Amino acid sequence: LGQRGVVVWFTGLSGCGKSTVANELDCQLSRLGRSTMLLDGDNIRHGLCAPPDRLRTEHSEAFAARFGLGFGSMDREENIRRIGSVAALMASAGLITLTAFVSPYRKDRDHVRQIVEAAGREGDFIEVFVDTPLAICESRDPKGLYKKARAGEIKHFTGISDPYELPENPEIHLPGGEGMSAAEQASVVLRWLIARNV
Ligand code: GGZ
Repeated sequence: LGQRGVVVWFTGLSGCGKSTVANELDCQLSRLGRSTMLLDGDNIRHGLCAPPDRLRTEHSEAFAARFGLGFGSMDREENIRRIGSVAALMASAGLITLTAFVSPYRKDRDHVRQIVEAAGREGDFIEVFVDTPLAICESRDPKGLYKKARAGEIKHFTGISDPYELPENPEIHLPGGEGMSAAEQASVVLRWLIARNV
């Protein structure tokens, strides 16, 4: 493996397994001695892009409403833009930057591709579609969010009451669900990176 910093952008429905595969890939890359950074909902939605109800305790209501991000299309656009900008910076520092966000809108993912390639070079943005059928994601439902979305308790829930725009030309298409383990899926991505001298 070389030393090139890139952004490996996992996209897919809630519960599709993207965080698990990204974590697994993170471990595999670290074992090979590469420096990596993993960005996912746990470190971003709770910090950089905290939702309004979280900011409200520390800041004024107006501040929270202006800078906290929810799940409407404009909020998701801004969430993805901030993450993309941070990921581009990390990749410029030579890190293999792994991100795991639903990122349901094609134009937002394409915008990140532009940001990353402008900061580095063409090919630095690697889109990985974790293609797990909705029925499987919904049957997993580890946080009970699908159940709430079906009951109308969560608005704008991707796959239920909000769109997921399928990636048209992802660099890597990982069929999800039964069949392949997360470790095997991560290995597919790892082999892809090695073959391209990342
Ligand atoms: C989709 C939601 C929503 C709505 C809360 N729609 O399985 P999870 O819980 O851990 O992953 C989902 C996560 C999505 O946040 P992202 O930052 O990845 O979204 S985006 O890229 O679209 O900005 C889910 C939870 O937050 N969640 N409400 N309405 N997922």
